[in-house]
Amino acid sequence: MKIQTVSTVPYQDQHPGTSGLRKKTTVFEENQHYLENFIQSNINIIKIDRSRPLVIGGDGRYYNNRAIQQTIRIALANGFTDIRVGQYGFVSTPAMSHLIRHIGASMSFIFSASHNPAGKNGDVGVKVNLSNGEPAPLEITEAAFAETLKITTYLITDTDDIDLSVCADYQFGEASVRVIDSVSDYVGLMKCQFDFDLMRNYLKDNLLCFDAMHAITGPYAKAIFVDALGVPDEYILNATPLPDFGGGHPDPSPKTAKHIYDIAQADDCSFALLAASDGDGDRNMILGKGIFINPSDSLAMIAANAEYLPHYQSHPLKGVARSLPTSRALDAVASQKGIDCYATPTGWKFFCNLLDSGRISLCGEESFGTSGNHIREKDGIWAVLCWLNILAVTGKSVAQIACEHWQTYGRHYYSRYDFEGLDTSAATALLQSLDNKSIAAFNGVSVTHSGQFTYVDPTDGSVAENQGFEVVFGEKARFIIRLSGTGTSGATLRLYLEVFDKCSDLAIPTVIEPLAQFAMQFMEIARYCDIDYPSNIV
Ligand code: G16
Repeated sequence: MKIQTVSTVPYQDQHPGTSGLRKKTTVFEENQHYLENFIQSNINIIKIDRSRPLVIGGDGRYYNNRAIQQTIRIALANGFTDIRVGQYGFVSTPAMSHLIRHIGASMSFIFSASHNPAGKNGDVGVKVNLSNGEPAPLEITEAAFAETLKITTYLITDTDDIDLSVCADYQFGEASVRVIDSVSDYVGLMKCQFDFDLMRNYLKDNLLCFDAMHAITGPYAKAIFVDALGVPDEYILNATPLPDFGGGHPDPSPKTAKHIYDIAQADDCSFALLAASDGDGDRNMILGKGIFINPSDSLAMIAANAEYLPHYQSHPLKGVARSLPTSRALDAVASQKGIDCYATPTGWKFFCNLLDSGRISLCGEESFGTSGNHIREKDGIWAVLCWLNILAVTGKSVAQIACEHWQTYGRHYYSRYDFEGLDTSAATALLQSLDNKSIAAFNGVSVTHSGQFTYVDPTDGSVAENQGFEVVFGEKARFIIRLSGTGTSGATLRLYLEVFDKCSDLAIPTVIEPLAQFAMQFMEIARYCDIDYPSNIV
């Protein structure tokens, strides 16, 4: 194997967002060395023992094979001697986090743009995870970005493409490339977390439907729900990962996963639990007959029922965490349980120190992410299994669990308004203007706090500033405004809205819309961005 030093020129736009680098596929395909620059930059700044395994995989989308094959060559040239790659290139984000921890890997590259559509006209991304399975923290992503601005060469071998379709070992001098099955280890982990016998029995009389959306969770869902739990094959929808995700948008929300949402809403719905996951398998949507459980509520409900889950029986919840824009439904549960509840900036990386230090063992986000301390990523299938296990123990329906929860804790009505495709400078100007605005009250309830969110990590004192503008009206209501960090064209402003009411059966728009109108006037969205209503409501 020959190692070549290739000259390159830096790109100015390789700043990682909320979760890795994400761009239009055309950016990767049409800009020479674009991928190679980013991979080499990360390798340059992440100081690790290169004899420990490096794991490479992705969500199966278009461009994955090219990215994986090039990354193998770059890794070999940079002296990595133990490279593991998922069969077919498939490794879901949660399975990757587990694999890293399980085999003692030093780091990984996941080629995914998460829930963003795939294909030639879709998106591609690179997620970088470190040796505890966690997404690269801010200091690493910033250092990698700085490196991309000055990179002039990268190293690469002249080796051929590896056949990813069969599990096998390939030797290159001292180094090996091993194609591995990433599903079986993950299934083993799930079996340690949940009561599979109980769930299998429950599923004899109660049906489950899971939509893999032609993305990465298909093989994992088949192994867990069909092979291990006896769910009929036909109830795992869109189970084959496809390079263009079947032309779909693998975002597990009522709008983008409308097919399964509609099945749940139908009068003749025969399923006890319905769920969907996203492109790389870290997000989840939970549905019951006639009911959608918003992610903030799902997190709170799992916390409230944690005593029914084997993992939390042996390791009781010590603390929980949510991202700032996630509703305070979780706080209500934590307060009643007498455990700590942390609010972190958006982005899974901010949970990892809390998990590592043992301060929390359950966390989640409004963006359809939930997970525990078994890995250091959010985990779509794990969240579905939490619900399934709770249903199997309690014998209650999803709707019953939700209604009883709201009767006990009150209800945090919640909605997210997205303003997409905005001019970046207009959206930035809007955000900057907020600091100079004053606000007194909403519907007679005084403001108790308003300002930019600064997070000080309680474990290491690191500081993350400007993580969203929050306006709080005591326990009653709250809204948050922040810029999305996962888009690939223009800017997306997100407005997160939360209203608390003891009455649990009001219509969500009726409760939320007055606060939404108030917030949109406050932020002057029409003046700054020439738009007066969101392009998407979740
Ligand atoms: C990523 C992060 C999540 C975060 C989400 C927010 O999700 O992993 O922790 O909540 O982005 O997205 P935005 O910045 O657009 O609001 P994923 O699933 O896309 O990797």
